[in-house]
Amino acid sequence: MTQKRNKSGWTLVEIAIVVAIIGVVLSLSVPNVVGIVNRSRVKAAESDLQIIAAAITQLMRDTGKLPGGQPLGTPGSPEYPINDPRCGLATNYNNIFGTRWKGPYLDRIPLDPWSTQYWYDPDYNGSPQGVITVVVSLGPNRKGGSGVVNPTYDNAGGLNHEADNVYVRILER
Ligand SMILES: [Ca+2]
Ligand SMILES: [Ca+2]
Repeated sequence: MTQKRNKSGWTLVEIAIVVAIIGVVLSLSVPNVVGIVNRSRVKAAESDLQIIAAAITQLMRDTGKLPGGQPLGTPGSPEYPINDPRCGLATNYNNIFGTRWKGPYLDRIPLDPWSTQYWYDPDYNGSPQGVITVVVSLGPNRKGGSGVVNPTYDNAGGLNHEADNVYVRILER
């Protein structure tokens, strides 16, 4: 038995098979593309965070102070978005870092791949390591841990660990 062919020479069965194959390919590749984009954004954030962490480490070594101007080892120091002038990465705001400030420590203050400020957090809680000092991207959800972080100069509180955050630890030394 021969099947009836249309003008282009394809049988309905052949067309159905091609459509099914296209559907399978799309259903496999769309989540993969989303996954690749997310992974590349996480990589980009990690790369930025390494640079920012190195800048803050140098600021600490030069001045003996944390972002915000508190002496090293001060518990309860505030969190700051890294574009806050009190972070000390671009300017010696109100001379809070004293004469040992040798910045600027960053040529430009980048946003994270989700267009949100990176944050400095001296009491980043809930990570697998416990309470640590970090620079952190709030990740795809643009929120930090237990609360929405206010992306302005004043810490709105609640910046803690959650699974979608990307962070790099800073050691005081
Ligand atoms: Ca915190
Ligand atoms: Ca988050």
